[in-house]
Formats: sequence, C-alpha cells, structure tokens
Amino acid sequence: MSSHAERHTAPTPRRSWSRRAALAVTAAGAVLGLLTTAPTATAAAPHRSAAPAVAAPDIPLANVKAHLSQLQSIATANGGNRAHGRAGYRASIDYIKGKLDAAGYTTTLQQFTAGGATGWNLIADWPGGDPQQVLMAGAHLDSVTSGPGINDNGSGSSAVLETALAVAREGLQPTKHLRFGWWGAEELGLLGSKYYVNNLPSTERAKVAGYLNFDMIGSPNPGYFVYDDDPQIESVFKNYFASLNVPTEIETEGDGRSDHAPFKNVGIPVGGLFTGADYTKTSAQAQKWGGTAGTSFDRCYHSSCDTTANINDTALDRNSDAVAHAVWTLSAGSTPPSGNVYENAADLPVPDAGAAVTSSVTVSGRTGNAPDALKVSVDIKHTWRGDLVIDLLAPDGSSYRLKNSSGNDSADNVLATYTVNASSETANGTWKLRVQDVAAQDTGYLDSWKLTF
Ligand code: DTR
Ligand code: CA
Ligand code: ZN
Ligand code: ZN
Repeated sequence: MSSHAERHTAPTPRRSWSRRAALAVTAAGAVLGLLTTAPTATAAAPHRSAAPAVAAPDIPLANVKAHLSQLQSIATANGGNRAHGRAGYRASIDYIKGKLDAAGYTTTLQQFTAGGATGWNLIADWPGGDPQQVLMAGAHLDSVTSGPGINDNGSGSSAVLETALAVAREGLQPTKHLRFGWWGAEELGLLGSKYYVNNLPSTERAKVAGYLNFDMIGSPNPGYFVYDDDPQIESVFKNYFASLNVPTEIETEGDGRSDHAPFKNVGIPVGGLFTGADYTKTSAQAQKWGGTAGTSFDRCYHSSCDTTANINDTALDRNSDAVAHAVWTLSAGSTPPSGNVYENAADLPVPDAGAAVTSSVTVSGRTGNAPDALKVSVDIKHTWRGDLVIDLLAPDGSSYRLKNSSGNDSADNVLATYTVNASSETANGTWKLRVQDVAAQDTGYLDSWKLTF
C-alpha cells in the first residue's frame, strides 16, 4: 500500500499549547506519519491539587441525528452507499473533517490503498494533554456497498464526532491527550484501522493508554452490550449504564469483529459498545431491554434499508452519552507531574468480589531510584473496607502489599498514606495502584491516589 498524509493545523487555539510536531517521512512506501513530540517548552506546572474529574455534558441526540441525516444525504447523492472506494466515502470523510477543522482540531488524512481503491483514515488530535498518555476513541466510517450504513456505522461515527465537538465546546483540558479516529475499509476486513496501527511507530503505540471502539450503537431492536476486554474501560461503561438503570451484557461475538482488534493485538487496552447486528434478540433480552424477541437486533444489517429510519433513538442517545462519559472519565487520568507529587484523580469503580482494577500514574523526568520511604496516599470510598486488598505496582511490575483484606474491619473508606521502601525501583515509569474487593456485597471506588517522592 502506498500512502501519504494530508494534515490540517487548526488556527492557533485560544489556549497556548506549545507542542511541536514533526512530520517524519520514511523511505519505504513514502509513508508519512505524524510524530507528536513532547511539548518544546512548558513552565513547570505549578502543583495543583488533582483536577476533579469533571462530568461529561449531555450529548444532544438532535446533534447526533443531524450528522446521520448528512450521511444519509451523502449516500443518496452517491449511488446509495458510502463504501470504501466509492465517492460517498470520501464525501463522508470531508463532512466529518470539516466539522473538526472548524472546531479547532488538528486533523490528518491518512491515505492507503486497499482492494485496488484509495481509502482514508481521518485522525483528529485535540491540542493539549500529556503527549505521553493518549486516549483514543474511534469508529469506522465506511458502509457496505449495498446501503447507506446509517446504523453500521453512521451511528458510531456520529456519536464520536459529536463527542469530539462537545470536547471543543466545553474547552476540555484533559490530563491525557485526546485523539479520535474514523476508519476506512472496515467492511473489507478492518483494513483502515489495521493500516493505522501497523504504521504507528512502536514509540507512538506505547503512548496509547486506551482505544474505545463504537460500531453499531443505534440498532432498531437494541441490546446494550459492553466489550469484555480491558476491565477498567469495561467498568466505566457498565457503571455508566448502571447509573441509568440499564442492564448490560458482555459483548461475546465481538472479538476480532471490529476496529478495536488491531489495537488489542498490539497490547493496547480496548473497550467499546454495541447494540447488536444480525443475531436474534432472545425473550430474556426482550424482558430486560424491551423490543422484539425472536428478531434480529438490526434487521437491516448490511442492507439497503440501513437508513436514518433504521435507528432506535433511545439507544443512540444513551450510547452517545456513554461515549462522552468514557472519554471524560478515562482522559482525566493522572495530573501532570509537578515537583514530587504524582496523582491520579480519575474515579475507578472496584467490582464487588471481582477482578482487581488498576489506576496508573506516569513518573518522568526524575533520576535514579525511588526513595526508601516512598509515600503512597490512597482515598477509596467503600463500605466495609475489610473487603479490600491494595497493592502498589512498580514500573517493572514488582508489587508491594499496602493493605490486606480483613473479615472484621467493618469501618468504611480507606483514607491512608502508606510508606514503601521502593529504593530498588527506578523512579521513572508507570506506577500502578491495584485494588481488589475480595468479598461480596459492600462496594465502592477509588477516588484518587498519589505518590510523593
Ligand atoms: N463487523 C461489524 C459488525 C459487528 C458484528 N459483530 C460485532 C461485534 C462488535 C462490534 C461490531 C460487530 C460490521 O459489520 O461493521
Ligand atoms: Ca443525551
Ligand atoms: Zn458492517
Ligand atoms: Zn460496522
């Protein structure tokens, strides 16, 4: 495949982010990649108490549906589809890109050839955030040739677009760097997302803290499925739907079936949402979600009837809001390193009697090893704290037990500072707090934690 990247640099945003990006051209295949380097000069960020994780705004359903109408019009004007290699696909790209450029994003068109036709991935970077921690969210933008692809996958593309526009409207300044992607040629075998991952230098891949995928999230006879991949990402989605009193199920058919697969295959944590395709909704599922048992979640899957009429508004609204919730929550992450305090204030639910969850802070710019009296401050809101086991994980994976479970410690919450002799550990790297609830019933979440060197 030959390729080249076209890049749009937004006018200088009202905030002054000093970031230098170098275009690197490699000889082989004239592949251009956008290498984002660390900020060229930043004043030492004054230490501030961790920015509280702010709540995501509601994503207006009307805005998402307006994007679907535009994609429908594009398909109608271009032979009834938005498929790879057809005019409707490039017109879809141009529509999304125009909205993002106007909103202040730095956009890049990554061109590739597949199946004898030219395709494009659209990448949009929100200026700012820690370039060493990149949170990505994406959706494939292409349809099949047999229809306009409004649920598959105008729904995911439009929800991700509207979330990106909400980030701009709110002027969000997340701790992590935010990057959004719209993939080409998914219907030919995940070819666009595979091309993106395969051409992302390993140094850049290492910075991707997570990838969130949204492929079919407005099915007319919807189910509410959550990908069962990274536990932290999964719990963010499951807890969001729990807050709406909407039950969810684990997405079991998804492995390898959409654009999260190339990211997962290189070890990047992934997650996502799905409302169902050609599988049949069972009676039990109709009981919990409504809709029609015995028929498929989307009877127009890969068909000409996958139009704007093929959308369940409630499902699209709930999932669009879930996209925004996950982007806001997972990008809050650790506050920029400052002085000798490294903090992560993102709320992290701890599954009741479930798997351990981890929260990370990235330590950089230090020299030598960690101290023999490293302070680990923990704030966990949890009834009956005796359920909890807490460990500190050093960058090389070594674990230090901070707290054991206890059958008779019925007090609530853990607000404590532990002292660890970490002098055998290098200071720089990703440190993790691991929390596990080992007993049923009482539940809670990690509110924040920090390391003080
Ligand atoms: N392959 C996707 C639709 C699809 C089918 N099963 C899943 C599971 C999870 C995400 C997506 C899908 C497509 O046709 O685009
Ligand atoms: Ca909403
Ligand atoms: Zn499809
Ligand atoms: Zn799809």
